[in-house]
Amino acid sequence: MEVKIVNALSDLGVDVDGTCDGPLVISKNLKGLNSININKINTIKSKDKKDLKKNLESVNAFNRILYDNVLKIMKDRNFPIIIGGDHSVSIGSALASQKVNKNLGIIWIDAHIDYNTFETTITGNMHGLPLAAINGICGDLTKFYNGDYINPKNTVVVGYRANEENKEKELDNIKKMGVTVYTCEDIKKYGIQSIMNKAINIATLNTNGIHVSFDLDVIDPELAPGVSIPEKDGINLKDLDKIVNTLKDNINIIKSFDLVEFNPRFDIDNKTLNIALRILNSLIEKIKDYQLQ
Ligand SMILES: [Mn+2]
Repeated sequence: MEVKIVNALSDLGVDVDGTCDGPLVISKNLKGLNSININKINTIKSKDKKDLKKNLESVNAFNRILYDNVLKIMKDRNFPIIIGGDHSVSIGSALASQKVNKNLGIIWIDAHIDYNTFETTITGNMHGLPLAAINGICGDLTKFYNGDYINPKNTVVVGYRANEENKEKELDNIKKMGVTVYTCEDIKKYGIQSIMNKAINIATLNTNGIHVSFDLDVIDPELAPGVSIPEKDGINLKDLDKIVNTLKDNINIIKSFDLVEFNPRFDIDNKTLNIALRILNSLIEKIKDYQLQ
């Protein structure tokens, strides 16, 4: 088993430009690892405010290629790390992992729940729908896929705190599906370690492993400003270390990993880049140790 880096060069899922430049900035700093690039095909990007399915076809086309590549990596028994890119790329990566591993849980570490549907989105930005799509309720975003979706009962969000206009509808969607959501308030109240332990328990209950999707905007924007949609009052570096250590302690059950939403245009003094590298280097080292055992 080897670690394979996939650069998912997309900003098609959000009307803010720049996340397509994030993956290469990160991966060129990852020493000794080869990576493959998934590029946008259609470069004419819709940012029309009235368009509530912005770039749907090109997001689908992108995810189809990403899905095929991640599927191949996993069939060859390697460990895929997908570097985004906006969060819509996780539809391709998580569903590829689900296809190979059959019964997968997912931990979505993010300031947002990403649980809009075509009925509830008010921005039409597809990076606001991926977790709903992965649970199987946004068919138009998963046309490339035929297989079972990830069970909402094994789906957990950690770090939610967003305050969008249509928040109630999105929360309604996620509650109806039975996904567990841990907010930043919960983290303050119970501590990140207890929340992460619960998240691991839920995601692994009767599953064959988990996919972890890490959105850098979960971190406080003072510490990690290089994201497209910052949300104040995010997690601190101490809690981040505990999250990463929990993932390392559970490396035997983690099948695939995404790190998304790095936007170098908004980074200050490489703060976000350095955090991204710290997370990845730490996990990669652990995966290498694990495979030697
Ligand atoms: Mn996200």
